[in-house]
Amino acid sequence: MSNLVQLTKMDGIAVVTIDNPPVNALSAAVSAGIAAAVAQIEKDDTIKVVVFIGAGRTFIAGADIKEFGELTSGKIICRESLKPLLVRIEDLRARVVMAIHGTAFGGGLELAMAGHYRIALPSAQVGQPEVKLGIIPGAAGTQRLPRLAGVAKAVEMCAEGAPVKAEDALKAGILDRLVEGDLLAGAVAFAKEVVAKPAPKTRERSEKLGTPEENAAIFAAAHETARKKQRGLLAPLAAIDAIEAATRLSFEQGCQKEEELFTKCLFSDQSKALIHAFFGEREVAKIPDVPKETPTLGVDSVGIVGAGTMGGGIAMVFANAGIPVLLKETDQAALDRGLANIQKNYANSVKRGRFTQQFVDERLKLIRPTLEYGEFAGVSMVVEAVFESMALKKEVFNQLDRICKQGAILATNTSSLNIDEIASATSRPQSVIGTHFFSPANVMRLLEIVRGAATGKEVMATCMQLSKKLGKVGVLVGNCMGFVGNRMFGPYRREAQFLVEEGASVEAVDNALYAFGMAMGPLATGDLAGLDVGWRIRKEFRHLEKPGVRQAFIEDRLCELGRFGQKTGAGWYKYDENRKTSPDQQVAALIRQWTSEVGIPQRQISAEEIVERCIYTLVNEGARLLEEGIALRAVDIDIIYLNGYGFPAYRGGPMWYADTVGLKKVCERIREYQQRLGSWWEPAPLLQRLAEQGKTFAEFSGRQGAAA
Ligand code: T1G
Ligand code: NAD
Repeated sequence: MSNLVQLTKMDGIAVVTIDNPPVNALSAAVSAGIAAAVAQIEKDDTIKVVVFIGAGRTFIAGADIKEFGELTSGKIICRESLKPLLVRIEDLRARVVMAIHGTAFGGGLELAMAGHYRIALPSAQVGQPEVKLGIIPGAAGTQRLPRLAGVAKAVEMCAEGAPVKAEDALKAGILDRLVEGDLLAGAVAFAKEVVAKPAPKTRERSEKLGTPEENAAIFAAAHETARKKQRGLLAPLAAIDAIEAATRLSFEQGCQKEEELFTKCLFSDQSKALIHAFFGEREVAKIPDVPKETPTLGVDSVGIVGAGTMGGGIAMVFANAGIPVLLKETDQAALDRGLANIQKNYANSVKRGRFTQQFVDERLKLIRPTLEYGEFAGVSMVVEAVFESMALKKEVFNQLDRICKQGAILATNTSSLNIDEIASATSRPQSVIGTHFFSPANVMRLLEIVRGAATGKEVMATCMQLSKKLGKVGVLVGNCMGFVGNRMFGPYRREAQFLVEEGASVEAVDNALYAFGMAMGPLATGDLAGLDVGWRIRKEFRHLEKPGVRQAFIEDRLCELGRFGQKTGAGWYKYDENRKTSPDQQVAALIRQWTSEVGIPQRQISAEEIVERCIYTLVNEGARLLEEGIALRAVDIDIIYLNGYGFPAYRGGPMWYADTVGLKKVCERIREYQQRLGSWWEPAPLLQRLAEQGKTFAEFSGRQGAAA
């Protein structure tokens, strides 16, 4: 028996333990181990009941995703389907009890459903999250789940991929019982109860498969929801089709349909991109020069300076994680405004069912407003979120330096300013760091953590660890103007403005990027964040603009007219009182007037050119950031754009997307734009080198690795 799967026997009960840390992934070796155990059980008539259980912190969290890469890259030619093994388990004479703790996800739940009974600890979760990897269940999950939980529940679980708590899984008929305390003991006790009971085979059940009429409505609604909520994704639609097959075909035929759809998804670019994103979120947590064992500082209280758009959202993030918050403003009116915003946002979350009222009441108690710095003396961390002005931020940090206890982390939420200059206003630059949240801070998952030249390793390690506790994806970046995200976003939005100046309509530019998969077009995004934020930054850095290099001018002109976007009811678009957007003919007229005044020839511009120019601008600036070491790896840039800028996950991020297109082609197109448009299109040296060497950004292991 392999050490990945152990078979033990005690008074007629066999226990099959899967032990493949950290998450008992169902690798080929584990499947082989289970097959060996099943073979033994099939031969041993003394075994009346079998308990399957996972060692360590969880049941099986799914198939080994790492092995998919080997399959789709052709390293291994075929995949040993799990399906026949699950039928053998289902056909065992002995009663089969699946004992679940932690997570039974993907292939883990599919294995569990092949058992005759399933029990779990109340803290367990089950789910079919495969769509998040751009695939569908591939071990008969789309065939057994509707038979156990009904068609609607199966569609919801397989098309959306969200985990289901044990309590709800019990109600849905997926689990037979919840047990408290020692799971194995509970399983053995349960096993003794069912030894003489029937062995219900999930694949033979049909009572929950509904009627064609009922199901037609379910599938139609599910397709509609998937097209809206998971725009551009293939897998959710494939998962619905596989379950639809389960309601029409025999189990075996349904499994064949599932296999077809699974294989199509697995070999799709979407799945490769989403698996890149899955592992990318784990890789960005690894900082080469900040080893895992770096000591961290406790963050058991936080002070937040500024209760505006960001300060209020950041206060909610810490309170939601159970960390007491001191929230400071300049005056009572500003404080009341900030608190009112927080209460309004929480009320919306309750209305949308995201939080219970009780949860919100407890969180609000954790947020204490103040006008004094006095109590900041006791906090273990401060996050500053005042106006984007260097002078003001240095003044605030100078005060914090005098008040806060030694060892307290002094963080700034600046979206563009120099961390080292802010730190120079203190006597402890080693405690200063950038924690760049994204608006709305209580919703956006990204936390760009900016290291200064003197920032201490324990401060960086603490913030990386804290990001996980705050439910964020923390990405560590170097210090430069706009850091990684905004430094790329600036040129991206500038290129969008150039396209408008050359004749593309505002809507055409935004619709092209929206169709590409961006959550929102670049111009509408400006209206959302406030055009004045960028205007203030451009004015602050006007002195850095290179003479003779083309600068976008329309957004500055709009701001001079007080058109700051949603917050003023007009920007690139106009907005009604519910912030509903509509094209603004006045803006179109102003653009024609301004562009003819400066003599810019107008022309028809294709959606393809719009997308190429905007996305390749991101890629080119990303390559510079990689070469400078501001971004550690290409995947860091991808994770930043997937979680902070609405880049479509099924395209993997700007750098992964460029690798998918091929750097040779990307570089050639950029050179053509350089010829046609101007010097700002000069290809980044790293991009040129990798293109010449036929390499990818994924292979470039960062400046510290300096492979290329
Ligand atoms: N395969 C390979 N490695 C995995 C893995 C998996 N399924 N799940 C996690 N890991 C690695 C992960 O990369 C990390 O590695 C370490 O384990 C800890 O994970 C046939 C086809 C279970 C909720 O999609 O959602 O089954 O960085 O940091 O936060 O139909 O991992 O330490 O080197 O995430 O506690 C479906 C994926 C597969 C679940 C735990 N299953 N995993 O979260 O730890 S497809 C999934 C998770 C499938 C079948 C189909 C989470 C978790 P490293 P972690 P965590
Ligand atoms: P905001 O104008 O909405 O809020 C700033 C708040 O700071 C105001 O309420 C103001 O009264 C308060 N303030 C000013 N001086 C203060 C002081 N000395 N003590 C206490 N409070 C003071 O601005 P915002 O959009 O929340 O931006 C705050 C910071 O976050 C800026 O650095 C900005 O660049 C950054 N940021 C903004 C966004 C965004 O989308 N708005 C996103 C990421 C980062």
